[in-house]
Amino acid sequence: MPATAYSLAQETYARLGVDTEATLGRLASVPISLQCWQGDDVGGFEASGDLSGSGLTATGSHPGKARTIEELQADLTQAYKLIPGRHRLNLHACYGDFRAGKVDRDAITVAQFQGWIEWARSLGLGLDFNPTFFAHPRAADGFTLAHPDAGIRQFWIDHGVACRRIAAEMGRQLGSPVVNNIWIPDGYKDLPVDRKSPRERLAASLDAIRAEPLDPRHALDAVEGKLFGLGSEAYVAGSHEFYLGYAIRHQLLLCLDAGHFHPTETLTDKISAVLQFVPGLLLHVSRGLRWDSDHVVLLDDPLRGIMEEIVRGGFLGRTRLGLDYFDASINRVAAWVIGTRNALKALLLALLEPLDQLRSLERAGDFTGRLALLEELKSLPFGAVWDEYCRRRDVPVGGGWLDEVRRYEKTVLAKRS
Ligand code: RNT
Ligand code: ZN
Repeated sequence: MPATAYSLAQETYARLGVDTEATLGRLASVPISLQCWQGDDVGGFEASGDLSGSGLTATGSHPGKARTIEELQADLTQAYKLIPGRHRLNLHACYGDFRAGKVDRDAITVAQFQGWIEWARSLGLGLDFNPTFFAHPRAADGFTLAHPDAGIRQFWIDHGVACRRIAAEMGRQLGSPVVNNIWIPDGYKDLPVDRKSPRERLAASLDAIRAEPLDPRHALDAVEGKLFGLGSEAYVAGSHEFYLGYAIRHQLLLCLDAGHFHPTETLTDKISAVLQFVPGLLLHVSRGLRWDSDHVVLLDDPLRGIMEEIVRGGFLGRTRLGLDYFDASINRVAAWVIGTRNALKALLLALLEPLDQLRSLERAGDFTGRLALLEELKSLPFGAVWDEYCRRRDVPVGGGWLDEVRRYEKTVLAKRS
């Protein structure tokens, strides 16, 4: 049999002690949770869809965004066909099905999500969930769980409780624990005098939301901090330190969003630090760029650093990977495919490291050898291993996926004006 690019790559990695076959098996076992909100610019299926006060914005006007649940499901189905492996879908509460009648956020139940559960089951996807603390009249002033008004706070607490129940029921029906992630926009545009009270209220609201026990076989709580948002530049009640403390105290998953820190900060050095104290992580794989935290993820050093840390630390079992970006300026299906394939490529690169050798160089104090090997690894034939993975998982190899997206754009998306 003639040597293929893959068999040559396999030999190259084997010489370093890396078994590419075992690596592909491990890669296949890691799901990525695709964010539903990339498909429609964080619009959702309630009447409003207005993001003002949320600190979020999707910019761009590429045609063809999903306008209905069926369109969003069709677009996601197309994206999953171009991504190797078995993955998950991350839903927001505002993406429920409200066609049988409007149900306000504090009263939603699994009924509005049963269609999503059936659809996920039909594709073999797991689900993840997020209460939606924005795009609602009661969040118009940018405060929810930390709101000074007890009535508004209670409304959002009730939403949090409702979402936790929905998440648990989704997880029960699908037989795979749903991560229920809380992110709230609450913050101030300008310097506050009282930084303390909103945080006290937020802690109390979170306690109230979590009063009911949650079966970890069905759902897991996660909390997500942020440095700033649009209109909350000076202060965000749910900061990183706030949620780090809260997650440690209550042993919850901590959600680290790659775009939620100072521009020169990456997640690389945080993962092994916080995992000393929290049971697990939810990673929002994203990319900050200047003021925005939600660009399509690239196969860049920050992304590689995340995956290296999870693999090197042996943290795959304690980490849930989700994507979090929304770009309305390019084809939305392509945005999912590019970002997810990049996350998987970065994970594959990390799994292909000759870790034993790197570790023993480091332990022996041979930092010359460590640096030399790390740099040599960068030019190994990783692309041939990735292509082989795509081939085996029956998805287009190389840039072939773009032809599919273009065909879909012409035959489906272009008709949605
Ligand atoms: C916002 C957070 C949050 C959202 C989604 C839509 O800054 O990153 O995760 O992006 O909930
Ligand atoms: Zn996020």
